[in-house]
Amino acid sequence: MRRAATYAMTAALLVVLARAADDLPLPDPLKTVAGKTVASPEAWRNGRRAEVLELFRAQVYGRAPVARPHDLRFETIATTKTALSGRATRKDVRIRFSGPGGESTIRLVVFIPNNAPKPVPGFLLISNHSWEGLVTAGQQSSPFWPVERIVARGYVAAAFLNADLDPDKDDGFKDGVHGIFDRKDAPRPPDAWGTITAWAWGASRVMDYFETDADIDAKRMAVVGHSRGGKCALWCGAEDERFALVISNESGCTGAALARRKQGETIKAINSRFPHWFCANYKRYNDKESELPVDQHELIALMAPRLVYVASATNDKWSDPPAEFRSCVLAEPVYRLFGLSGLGATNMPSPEHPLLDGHIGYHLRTGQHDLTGYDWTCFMDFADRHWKKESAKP
Ligand code: GTR
Repeated sequence: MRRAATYAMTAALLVVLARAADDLPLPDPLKTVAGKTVASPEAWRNGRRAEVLELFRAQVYGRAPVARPHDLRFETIATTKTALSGRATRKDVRIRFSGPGGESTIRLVVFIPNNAPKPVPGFLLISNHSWEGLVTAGQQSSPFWPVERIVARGYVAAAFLNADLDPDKDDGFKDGVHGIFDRKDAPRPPDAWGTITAWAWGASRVMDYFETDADIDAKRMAVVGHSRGGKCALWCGAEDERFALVISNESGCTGAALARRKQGETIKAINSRFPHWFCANYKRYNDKESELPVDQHELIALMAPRLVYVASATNDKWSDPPAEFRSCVLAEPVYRLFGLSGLGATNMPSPEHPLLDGHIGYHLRTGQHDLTGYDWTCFMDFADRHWKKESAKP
């Protein structure tokens, strides 16, 4: 009883905070830098979208110096047709490439449901957990990456480790793909790629692989990440329009949450604790959120007209659920340009009442900062709804 009352109070407080954010002066996704209003999908596609993307590249995440490396290649080192007690085919893939500073490999694990019609849509998790957690998937049940449940619902479950692209530490951009592709003969530009962009670039190389695998429906793949992985999933989805669905779980600051008047983690706080995540220019906005030429609702808008899903948790104040929710609401005008509904709500839903019908999905879950079974259930319900599959309980 007391717990229920506490949850109700928390939900009520979140609604109040979400409403308070309504009056913020925020950049208008539909207004160009030159002050013109964008009024058609073409004007968005052919002009304003590139402008917003470029602002995020130059001021926030940084730009990758290469797209697909010239020698990118894929090697399937093992195929197990009887994975998950015969329900899935597991492929262990190595994505190899090189650049001026050396060579590297992304390790990818993929589970493909055996009884689903091919090609199969699914989910790519950008994992910031351990490699052991990925290779033992299916033997040990994990709420973070529940491969059995994903496969049981007829989806591909794929994952790679962010550290294969760049270890998550501030090393002056010496290791990982920065060491491989960055120029050594010139000072590092202030818009050079940070670690989050390196991880997002890796997810795109995985998409390059998906496009070659006849069992996988590369046109219906979701990219999913939690927290720092959620920031990365959003940035990846903005840069790489091949991902049909982009899922951010509790991505918070410089993820789904609006930067202006955000509660919890701020630009200054994130740049201080994680100076390697974003580009050097982003540090200019420490305590100067209002000077940022974009805000995070425009990152969500960069997914239009594709599907995007944002998840928050009640106790995750550091991420700031109302600021994540407001981003989704404020991205909606761009979806409307395409004749699509965005979120279809302006009031924050109560916990465990996911919004699944629009092209922007959202839920607030009761509990802590984590990626849980409930979160995955909502992601799959959202995919079912939009990818026209029958919703089946796991
Ligand atoms: C926190 C950080 C957040 C979030 C999180 C995580 O410490 O402040 O921005 O990314 O880590 O990735 O777990």
